[in-house]
Amino acid sequence: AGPHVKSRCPQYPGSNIKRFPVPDAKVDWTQNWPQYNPVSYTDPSVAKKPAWADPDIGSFCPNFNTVDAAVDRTSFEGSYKLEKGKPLNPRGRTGLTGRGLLGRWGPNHAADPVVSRWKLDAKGGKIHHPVSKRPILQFVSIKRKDCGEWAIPGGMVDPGEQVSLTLQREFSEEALNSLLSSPSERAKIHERITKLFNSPGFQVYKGYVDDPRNTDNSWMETVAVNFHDDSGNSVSELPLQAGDDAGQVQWVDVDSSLALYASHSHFLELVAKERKAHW
Ligand code: RP5
Ligand code: MG
Ligand code: MG
Repeated sequence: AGPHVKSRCPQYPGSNIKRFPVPDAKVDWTQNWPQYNPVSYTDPSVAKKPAWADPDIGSFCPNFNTVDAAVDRTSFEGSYKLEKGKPLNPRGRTGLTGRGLLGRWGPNHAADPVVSRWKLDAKGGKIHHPVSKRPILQFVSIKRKDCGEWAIPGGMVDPGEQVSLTLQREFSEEALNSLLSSPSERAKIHERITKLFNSPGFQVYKGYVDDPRNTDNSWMETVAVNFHDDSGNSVSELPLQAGDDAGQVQWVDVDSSLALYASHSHFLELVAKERKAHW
């Protein structure tokens, strides 16, 4: 992969803060750059000390590169360095220090459930793409409320939470709106979804995410797993309903032209290749 791009977006999301412009050649920390002078920014939602966020470094110095008090501070990218007690983004400069919108110093762990099915015609036959001649996959996509971009319905791993549970929980919250449904509906959803998420998923990706919220000291990492409803009679039959941080939800055809949040299009490319589907 080339240098991170969205992690250098000129305007920091949810703010009017501008990043210090970092050219490709200066992304790597090994490039000496005395003129580098990024602004420090921590969003008010993080600064007000919610349960999901760390305190400021100083009074607080967690054990980085380990699992500390149930918070996974290890990185899939290997051991990360510290500078003045603060973790350094393993993919290099972002033009902004502090945590921005992210709660954790260092890695912020998420999980991304890629739920897929085949696109079918009225008779139940697979629809092939006219150009690639390959069958078209569809995946459950949500429109993020924070930025309006379409994305995989992923979310943060809670302290001590198994990633397998995060995948199922975030999918249920954002794409099935389990948070709002009645107890009986919730039980039905839970049964279907547990079956699918207990099936052997395909681990698509594990590592750094090029997320626009990343900073020099805080960044997103994820485990993306594909759960495929091959027969089309599992989750494909559940009504999708956007919930939590999702504004809309729908089945979207998987295609290389999709513009998705963060590195999500890359994850879908890997799913399409694995399933020999159109890309
Ligand atoms: C992305 O942010 C991950 O790939 C995941 O989809 C998402 C998690 O953050 P929230 O959806 O909780 O904001 O980097
Ligand atoms: Mg969520
Ligand atoms: Mg989310």
